[in-house]
Amino acid sequence: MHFTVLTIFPEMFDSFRAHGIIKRAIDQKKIVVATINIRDFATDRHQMTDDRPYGGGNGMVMKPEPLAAAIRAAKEKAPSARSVLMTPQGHKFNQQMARQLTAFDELILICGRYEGVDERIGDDFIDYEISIGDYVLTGGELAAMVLIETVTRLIPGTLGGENSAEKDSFSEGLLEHAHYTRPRNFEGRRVPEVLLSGHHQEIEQWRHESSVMRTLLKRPELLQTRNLSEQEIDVLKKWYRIIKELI
Ligand code: 21W
Repeated sequence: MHFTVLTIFPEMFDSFRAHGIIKRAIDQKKIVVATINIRDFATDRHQMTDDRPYGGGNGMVMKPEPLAAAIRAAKEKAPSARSVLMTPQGHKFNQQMARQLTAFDELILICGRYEGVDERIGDDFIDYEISIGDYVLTGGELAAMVLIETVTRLIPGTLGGENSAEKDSFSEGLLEHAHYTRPRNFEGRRVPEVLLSGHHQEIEQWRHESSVMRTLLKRPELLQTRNLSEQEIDVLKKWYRIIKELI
């Protein structure tokens, strides 16, 4: 998968490329994270990429010409690429969108800065608009990294065998079960006995129960949109009875 990021801060991606799963995916040639500096496509002698808003008001707007030229240059190198504008007004990013994006070989990610990009860029140059959530960033770069990281770990082989968990329909839509490592006793808090037992079937059952109950307590809204399995309903009934006894 080939990502081309259009930004006025390409250096922000240097450390992103240099660590962890992203670094390994690049080394394994599973992904490319290329950057294009939008400023290189500015034509005035100060290489300006922003300008004052028509109609007045605070803040600056990203000029359309350098951005359009940068997008054209990126598309020339990758004619089949989809272009994505990272914007707080886009569709809110989630795991399902990440899975859908793995279908594309090439993505051009456009990072706005200032108060936003000139509206006319959206019409002819952009296939999708994506936000990473309802909070205010200062530009699209961190959002682009979030997207790249989320999509990359879905590419087979990038996690080293862990990818199967993603497809596990059994755990889909639930929070993960609790995790424990050594020591067995940490400041008086013990690892659940079943995890030390070596009974794989019982451990799997305990983990599923842990998933269901953690979801109920931490993210109850996730259970409402989910088709619960018979086993999951049994877990909820069991704890309902236990809690009912107490109240
Ligand atoms: C944020 C630009 C807000 C413009 C009141 C006064 C890309 C982003 C961004 C940004 C505004 C994403 C304002 C989640 C994000 C991004 C920069 C609107 C600001 N409000 N996903 N001034 N959040 N943000 N004007 O911010 O470019 S994806």
